[in-house]
Amino acid sequence: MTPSKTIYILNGPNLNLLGQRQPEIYGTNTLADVERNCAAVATEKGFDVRLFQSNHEGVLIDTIHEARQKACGIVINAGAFTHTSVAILDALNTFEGPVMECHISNVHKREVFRHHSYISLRADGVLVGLGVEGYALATRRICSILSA
Ligand code: CA2
Repeated sequence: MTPSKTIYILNGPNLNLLGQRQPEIYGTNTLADVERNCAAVATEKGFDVRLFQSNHEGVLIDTIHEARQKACGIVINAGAFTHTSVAILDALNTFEGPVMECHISNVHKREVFRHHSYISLRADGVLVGLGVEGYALATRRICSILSA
């Protein structure tokens, strides 16, 4: 089987509302903009991206399982599941490629319950508070890890 050149960009609960609500925290870009930005970076380096969003923990876990066969790397913003989900951490631990954790807002400047991340126990890098630019930077980092 030819090795995958596809990077999965996974998004958790409420991120479907990106660009429509709370622009003071999350900005005005939408997930479609995120996908376009990540695709531009990936294409330049010979990779491609697929963006997913779900409000359901089990669906995110199923998508991570799918990534085991179909993706070479994962950028994940698990939303609020970041702070609660051992199950998503367990799923990520079954994935062999690079994993970048991304948060649009600076979670460390926010409520204390946002300061802990289960995902960070698996992530190879964490991008926090860089707005939606963090996704493209995370994509770039995965491309450089895999091209090294
Ligand atoms: O800063 C981030 O990217 C977060 O992962 C976003 C999560 C939050 O629970 C994390 O602590 C930090 C919330 C996502 C909500 O997304 C929305 C986007 C636009 C409008 C409303 C919600």
